[in-house]
Amino acid sequence: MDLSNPVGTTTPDLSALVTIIDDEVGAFGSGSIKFYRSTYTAAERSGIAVVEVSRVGGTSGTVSTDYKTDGGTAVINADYEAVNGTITFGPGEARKSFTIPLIVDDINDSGERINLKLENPVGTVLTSPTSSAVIIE
Ligand SMILES: [Ca+2]
Ligand SMILES: [Ca+2]
Repeated sequence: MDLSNPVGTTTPDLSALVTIIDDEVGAFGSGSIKFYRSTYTAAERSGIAVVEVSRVGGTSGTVSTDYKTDGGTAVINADYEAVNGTITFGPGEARKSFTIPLIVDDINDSGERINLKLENPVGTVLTSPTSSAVIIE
């Protein structure tokens, strides 16, 4: 700001710095959340699938999203255990993961698919891909 018409013979510099705090949700600041991969693979014999979730475009503040297994050709309680939950990213955190228990059977059934979904972001937004899948090998 500048003050005009000062009283007196000198005009001191009264310009002020204005600091803009970016608190918007979107591509900057708190970033957005997506699956790290559009498809994951996991070995049935390993007994577990690890699914990474990414925060892109900014890592300020704490944000969260819900995740869940969402059907597919793999069968719940025969090929895997259904999971759901909430992933929280703290300030500066850009990568998180959750796990899905896989059930080892004696059937040659590789290639079965577990669909995955992100939903209900808090303090952030979701970006593509918000759906993904684990292929059991
Ligand atoms: Ca199986
Ligand atoms: Ca099998």
